[in-house]
Amino acid sequence: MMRNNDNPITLDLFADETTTTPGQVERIGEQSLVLRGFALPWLDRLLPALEAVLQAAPFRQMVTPGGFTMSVALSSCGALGWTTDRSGYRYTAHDPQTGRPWPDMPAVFRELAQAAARQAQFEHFEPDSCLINRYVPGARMSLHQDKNERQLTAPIVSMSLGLPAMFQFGGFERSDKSQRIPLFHGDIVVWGGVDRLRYHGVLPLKAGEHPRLGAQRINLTFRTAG
Ligand code: MD3
Ligand code: FE
Repeated sequence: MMRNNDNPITLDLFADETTTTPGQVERIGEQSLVLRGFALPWLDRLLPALEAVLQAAPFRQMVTPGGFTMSVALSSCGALGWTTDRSGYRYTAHDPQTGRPWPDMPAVFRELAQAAARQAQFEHFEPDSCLINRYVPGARMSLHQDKNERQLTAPIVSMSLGLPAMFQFGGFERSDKSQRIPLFHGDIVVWGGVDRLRYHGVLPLKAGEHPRLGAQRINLTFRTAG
């Protein structure tokens, strides 16, 4: 269903309810908002900066403490990067693959994350970590909580690029019912306060070809980790 005449985006992949309009804001939790298309006007600056980060710290698939290789490939920029291996999940100042510090967080990344946080009434967001997740068709992220960050009061800002994905937003226990929220190219989600410890995940990515990013979804997640 179309809400106005302003550049609607429809994907038959998700049937009816999936027309979104840039500028639309949806509340999905007490302190969580989806800002549809918020990143679109920034992408001519953002995508070249993303390419430069990925040159310095390429995507790689990591192993979980349980010994499984993640289907999602990761990289990071900023002072701290999230990593996992057989010994656990943690934030590190260095890329374990190169031994070098993670690439600096590009100014355009920080500015966009802060602009989005402001829209959700988080005025002083200072992200020190940007996790970059790449999903190819079939890749998924099973329901989990993020609790390795020291400041659980800071919000998390996530930006979706490329192919659409179905995000699952659950409750405070794994078995709680979850909502399904489709996320499209250019959408930003801001999660804060009471919603910070909710279980969440991403259903297996469906095959497709995005005009700008090809057969993948890239998600940037900004956090205050240290
Ligand atoms: C909601 N990434 O990297 S966006 C993750 O699309 C992760 O790649 C997903 O879950 C993705 O940990 C989801 C970001 C996100 C991050 C933390 C959250 C959503 C969250 C914490 C609480 C609630
Ligand atoms: Fe997460």
